[in-house]
Amino acid sequence: MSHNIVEKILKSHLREGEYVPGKEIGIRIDQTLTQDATGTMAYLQFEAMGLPSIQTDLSVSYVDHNTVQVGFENADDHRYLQCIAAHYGLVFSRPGNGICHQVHLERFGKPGTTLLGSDSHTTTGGGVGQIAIGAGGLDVAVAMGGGNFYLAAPKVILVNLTGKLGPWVTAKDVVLHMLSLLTTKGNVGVVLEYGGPGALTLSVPERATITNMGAEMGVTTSVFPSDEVTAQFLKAQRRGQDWVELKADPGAKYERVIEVNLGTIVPLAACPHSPGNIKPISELAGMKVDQICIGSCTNSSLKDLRTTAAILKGRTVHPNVSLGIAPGSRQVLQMLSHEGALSVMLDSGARLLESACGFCIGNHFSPTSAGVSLRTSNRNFEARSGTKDAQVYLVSPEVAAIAAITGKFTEPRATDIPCPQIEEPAEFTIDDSMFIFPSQQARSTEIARGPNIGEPPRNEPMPASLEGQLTIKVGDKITTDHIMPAGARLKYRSNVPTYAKYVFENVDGTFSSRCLENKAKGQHNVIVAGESYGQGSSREHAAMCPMYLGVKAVVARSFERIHAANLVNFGILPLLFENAADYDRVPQGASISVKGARAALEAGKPMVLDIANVGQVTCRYELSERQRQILLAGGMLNFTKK
Ligand code: MIC
Ligand code: SF4
Repeated sequence: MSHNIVEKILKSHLREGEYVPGKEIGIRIDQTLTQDATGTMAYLQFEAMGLPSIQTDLSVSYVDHNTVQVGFENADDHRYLQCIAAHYGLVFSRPGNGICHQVHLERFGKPGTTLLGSDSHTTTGGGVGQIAIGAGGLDVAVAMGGGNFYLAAPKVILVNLTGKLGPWVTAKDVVLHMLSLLTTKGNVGVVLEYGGPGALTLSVPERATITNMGAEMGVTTSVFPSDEVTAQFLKAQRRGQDWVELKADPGAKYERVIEVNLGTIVPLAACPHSPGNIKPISELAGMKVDQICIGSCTNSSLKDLRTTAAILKGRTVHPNVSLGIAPGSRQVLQMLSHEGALSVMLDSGARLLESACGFCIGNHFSPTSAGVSLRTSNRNFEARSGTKDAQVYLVSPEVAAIAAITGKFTEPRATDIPCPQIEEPAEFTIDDSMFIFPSQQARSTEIARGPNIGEPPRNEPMPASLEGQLTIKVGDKITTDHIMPAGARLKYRSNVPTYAKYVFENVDGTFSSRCLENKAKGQHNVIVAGESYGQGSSREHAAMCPMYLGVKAVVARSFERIHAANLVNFGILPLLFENAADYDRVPQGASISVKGARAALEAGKPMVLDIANVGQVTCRYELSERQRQILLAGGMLNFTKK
């Protein structure tokens, strides 16, 4: 029987269920990754589940998100993570070693394997032929302990690439083009498999830029074949032994095929405030820019930054522009430094930022009020940059570097700057000294916890009935950045009672206190939402903190995959309006009663919500038997204990 690449990898990792698209399957996970912002909670939960040791082939704990270290909190988190790694036998990637996805691609990603990461852009690994999936920290903790990862067997779409990118057109433009086709919603349960002759013209880092931003479409993951391009990349990383060939069988079946001729793509930008709001650069040309940020896990590879240096060479950053450059990894930074490209950038007036997430997560380098910021990252959600009214555009490093010089949006093909011809190196500089490998450490390490590191909160079992309030009503495409802001608040990730004060901070600053008032009166809180609730980040705090505030259900028109799974893990019901038009009928603040909620869930029956002055609203849910049991137990921690 003919198989596509996705089926080949998933079927060889299948442990539970039958591979029927849409049905839940349990798979074996070979590798896991965490980053510090989601990692502390993942390991606190790993400890709380009493799992003895890690069971994966490789688990890496990266520190890349919270490296600003204002106050003691971040540093305490880093120390906790290092102790945990030593204790349980994980690889620890020290702060300064780079952004998890870029570093993992360089040093560990292996074709044909599965990778689960507590970060939505874990999908970057698809560039090297891995099935790499983002999930909540609790799911990653379970997988580290040897448990299955559960997902809906995906529908696979083939993206058949033909032709070749023209001058100044990049992998970023390919994925922005894909976003213009697929948009940021409606793609739950889909995997994109890239193939066709055009794939051979793209390097592994370029492929990784494309699979990285699959996260913005809400697909489960995206994957490229493992071919001679992959073999060459692994060889250059001195990992030739990790290569295996991976290609679809002749006659492999797909849900559908999307044809993309690389030669017809033009330089593009994602405009404020969604990665799906795509326009050609030619339409934006002339618009003044205030800030440029080059880096993030999407576009911080050696080639991206060598290209940037080639454009900046002998030129000076425009007086009205602040240009920040964050190399994606220490390997990239070292190579740029050794070959002189770093000096070229600094000579141009660029500001060197740490090899970390930094600007991308709004942790620093926020733009001016209403400022226009061009970024090579993957998300331009409102307020994510740290400046609520900033206008953030997502572009290629090429477009960003040219705008840094001209001070305005500039169509690169209309300039007289020669298009840099940058090849992938035959050999990367290999220096793994900023990893701490488990063999170097004693397993009995005592685990240091600072005062900001709390206990992971637990929920109560699903009550017999829900009685309370529709505490907030929000619209479509609410991201987990809206629910649980990061940036300056990131340092509370290990402290749920404090972090919970900021739930919906930028949407409705009174939400948290209103929830706590209801909770104190023994009332439940319910969130009402439109389509595609929970886009973006995998942060499970967007479920954990509402749980702490007494939220029992979210009623939405539709949910995004990772967030829906996180809600279940924390015992919050993800309910869907049976009749989508009911969304318009239900007002914020109304009293709500769901008599027999628990019994309905036990029986797998729809839930009937009694809403004051509205009447009855019927809701359904798309949950497996396993997920219903988790919800009845009040979340995954209680369920596992049972
Ligand atoms: C993001 O890009 O939004 C993050 C920060 O990397 C998140 C993880 C987090 O919130 O810690 C993600 O993509 O999952
Ligand atoms: Fe870090 Fe930004 Fe990538 Fe998230 S998207 S992992 S914050 S660089």
